[in-house]
Amino acid sequence: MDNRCRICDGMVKGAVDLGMQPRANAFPLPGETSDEFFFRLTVGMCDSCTMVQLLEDIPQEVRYHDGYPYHASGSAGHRRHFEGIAETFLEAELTGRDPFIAEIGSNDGVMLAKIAEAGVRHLGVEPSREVAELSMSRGVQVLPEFFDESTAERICAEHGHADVVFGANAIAHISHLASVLRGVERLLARDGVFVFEEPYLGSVVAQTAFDMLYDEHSFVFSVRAIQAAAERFGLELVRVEHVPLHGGSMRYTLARPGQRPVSPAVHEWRGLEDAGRLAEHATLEDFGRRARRIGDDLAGLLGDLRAKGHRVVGYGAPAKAATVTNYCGIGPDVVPFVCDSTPSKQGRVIAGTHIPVKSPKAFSDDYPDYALLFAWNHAEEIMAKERKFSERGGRWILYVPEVHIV
Ligand code: DWN
Ligand code: ZN
Repeated sequence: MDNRCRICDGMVKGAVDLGMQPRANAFPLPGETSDEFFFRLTVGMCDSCTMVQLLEDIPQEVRYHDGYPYHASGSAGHRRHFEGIAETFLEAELTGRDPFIAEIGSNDGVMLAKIAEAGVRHLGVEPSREVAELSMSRGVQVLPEFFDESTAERICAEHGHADVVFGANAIAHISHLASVLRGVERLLARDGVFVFEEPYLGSVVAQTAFDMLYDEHSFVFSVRAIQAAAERFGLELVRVEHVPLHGGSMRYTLARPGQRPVSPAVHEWRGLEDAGRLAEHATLEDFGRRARRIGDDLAGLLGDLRAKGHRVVGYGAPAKAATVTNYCGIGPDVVPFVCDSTPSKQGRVIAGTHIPVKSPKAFSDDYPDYALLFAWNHAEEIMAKERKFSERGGRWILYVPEVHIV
């Protein structure tokens, strides 16, 4: 299956096929599963600009609806991370007279609430109503819309140019990325910066984190592909920082060409990517083969445990759980429920496989023999919280970077 690149119109050749998948964050009610939406989850790389992207795309209005269930404030680690980013902006970028910051996909205001507290002019652009309202209740100004070139024009007319445009786990979700980059270029002040952090292709590939692929991740960014995209839209990649969130993300800083010095890290990461052949089709195909083996290993382990009469329950209902359960054919017969601390997911089921989502109390009320950790990127926080489970002999099953039990 081939397609045209959303950035440069080059040819995108499919390399990883994870089969028919639902919308990862759909979380239907148990009675709403009869007409679920499925699409073929195939990921490929552009022959020309090397951008890794989904071949088939789902309209954004279907993905980011009013009841979008993911809350970025849902983990203490994430809250600290985003508050730290806000503090850095306040100290290093928002220091002029009456500065202005805009955030694309501001979710529940986890970052902007700190900016609002400091009394700095800001605007979150967030189309999902429930999370937008949550952020408003935290004092954040929100434009409840999708960000694109025309939104940028209007923001600019109303608020003036932005010193900072920020996005976290949002920019790689937007299939009209070309329009976003044109909009950011329009919105940024002369020496403004566009800072965004997204799951990093190098980390996804190195850990065979195939569950990071789902409908919302229209792209998986690399330094090389972002550098090329920035140039195409009149910007320059001036800084990259690897951050631990979501199993390994990269924070990119774009500026107008020549406005900021290019940090040596940009060349270093490019060098690492070239040495690791990250921008090669064969690398993605190999990733797909490893994903198949890990998926088979996991299904095999769960089958063995079940045959021996062990009880396995899922921990966390991240978007990733939809990919892995649908890919491996894990249903409620194998994992009777998952627990998750997000109230808007509880009482619902994982899309496609229909595993019920319950509150963490259901886990601690009757500990299983094994807990399958779907939220593996929060392992430290969750295992610390559920210390008692391990103390009573419970074991954790992880499948990144390989299937293993701890
Ligand atoms: O791009 C996206 C990323 C990067 O974040 C999204 N579109 C949505 C989201 O993906 P995710 O759903 O895979 O994110 P998380 O942060 O891995 O989700 C963790 C899940 O685990 C949440 O539903 C909350 C839950 N959780 C829990 O039940 N107990 C988390 C912690 C820390 C806990 O202690
Ligand atoms: Zn391209």
